[in-house]
Amino acid sequence: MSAFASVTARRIAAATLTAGALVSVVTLPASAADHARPERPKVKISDVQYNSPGRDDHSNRSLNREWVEITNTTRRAVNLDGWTLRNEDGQTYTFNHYRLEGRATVRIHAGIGRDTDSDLYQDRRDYVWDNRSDTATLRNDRGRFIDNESWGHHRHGGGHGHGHGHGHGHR
Ligand SMILES: [Ca+2]
Ligand SMILES: [Ca+2]
Repeated sequence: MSAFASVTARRIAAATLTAGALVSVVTLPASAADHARPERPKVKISDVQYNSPGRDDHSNRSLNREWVEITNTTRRAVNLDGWTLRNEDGQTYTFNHYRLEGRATVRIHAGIGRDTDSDLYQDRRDYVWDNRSDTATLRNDRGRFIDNESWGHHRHGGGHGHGHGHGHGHR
């Protein structure tokens, strides 16, 4: 009885080892490719509300309902000091001593307000994101491209979706 159990245990152990070896062989190229791949983006533009809800009456309340959200997709905090967020006209917001915690999202409003951990304010007196078509571009403190988000650019005579754009649209 105990001899049988022992043999069974050994067989299971052998099978597990074999399976483990197979898994190693299969996953090795994939993990090698992971290391070769360029670093995945840590921070991205996760949402844009380019058309403030309701009539654009230029009130501060309306300006602040126009915003861009930026998300840190990693677990580690990222220091955004000196990073920039700009529109196609070149109007630029520069982050000032702001640290985005891991897995956190910050909303950058167009209007005037008091900055908090979750909400930053560009302190503008006018809208910054074009309702019809524009591109929000995020760059780090060294000017390196991080992410962008385009909307309203007509391509192939077609859609006007809210999607991820790559590169600059034409006006
Ligand atoms: Ca707008
Ligand atoms: Ca509106």
